Amino acid sequence: MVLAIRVALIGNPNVGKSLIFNNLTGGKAHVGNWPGKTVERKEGRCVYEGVEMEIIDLPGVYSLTANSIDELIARDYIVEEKPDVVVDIVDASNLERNLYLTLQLIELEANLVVALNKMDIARDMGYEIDVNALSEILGLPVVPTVATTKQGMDELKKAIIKAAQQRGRRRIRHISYGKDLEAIISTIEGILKKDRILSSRYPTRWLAIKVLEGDEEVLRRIDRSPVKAELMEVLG
Ligand SMILES: Nc1nc2c(ncn2[C@@H]2O[C@H](COP(=O)(O)OP(=O)(O)OP(=O)(O)O)[C@@H](O)[C@H]2O)c(=O)[nH]1
Ligand SMILES: [Mg+2]
Repeated sequence: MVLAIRVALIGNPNVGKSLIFNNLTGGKAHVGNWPGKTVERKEGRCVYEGVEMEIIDLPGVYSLTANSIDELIARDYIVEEKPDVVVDIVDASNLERNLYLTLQLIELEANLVVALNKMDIARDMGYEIDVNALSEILGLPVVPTVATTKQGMDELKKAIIKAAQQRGRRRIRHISYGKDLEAIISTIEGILKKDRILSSRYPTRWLAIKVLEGDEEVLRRIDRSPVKAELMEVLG
């Protein structure tokens, strides 16, 4: 049996996740809850050009901090379940705010495809988005879509399949935090890499940034790490 591609849909609230989920799955979904949580978990299937995709709808989030259940669910799913492809649904009529989440997903080293949705609204507002330039800047495939008219859905499915095939071979373009911070990030990363368990589960650069941010959930994991003492020396 051929294994299905596991695809997670993520995006800010109200960007069109549910509509895209319905377009891809034909509306047939298995609805449950996240374990121990009251947040709805929706899963569906999509077959395109002989490839089976298992699609999961993540909660709508603006960010991926440890400060809200929805954000924790979304990021734990991406980091721990490691879906083959993460589709970041971006509202083209509100690009700047939406790209904040995109940058965090890049940091998480998710295998990303960007769906630039609500292109009709962006056009009506007079925005001319250079999709190729955006794709170039982000280092990611970007597919313009209009979920309400199903425009771009085939292109999106093609991009998902292509991204799944290229998984692990794509170079991640990290955001640079400037010379001083980069030096600290790299030192912390070097220490974290000595913890084999932690570094096999999480991207070490992401962990290092989260340590510097004081992310409670990440700090809790580090509390049990054999490299904790060495880290504390650096962090002071
Ligand atoms: N014009 C236009 N409207 C859209 C498009 N995509 C979604 N919408 C509308 O935007 C609203 C939100 O769509 P949903 O699919 O519910 O968005 P969501 O991301 O699932 O929202 P939450 O689950 O609340 O986070 C609905 O009124 C949709 O009809 C689009 O491409 N163009
Ligand atoms: Mg929804």
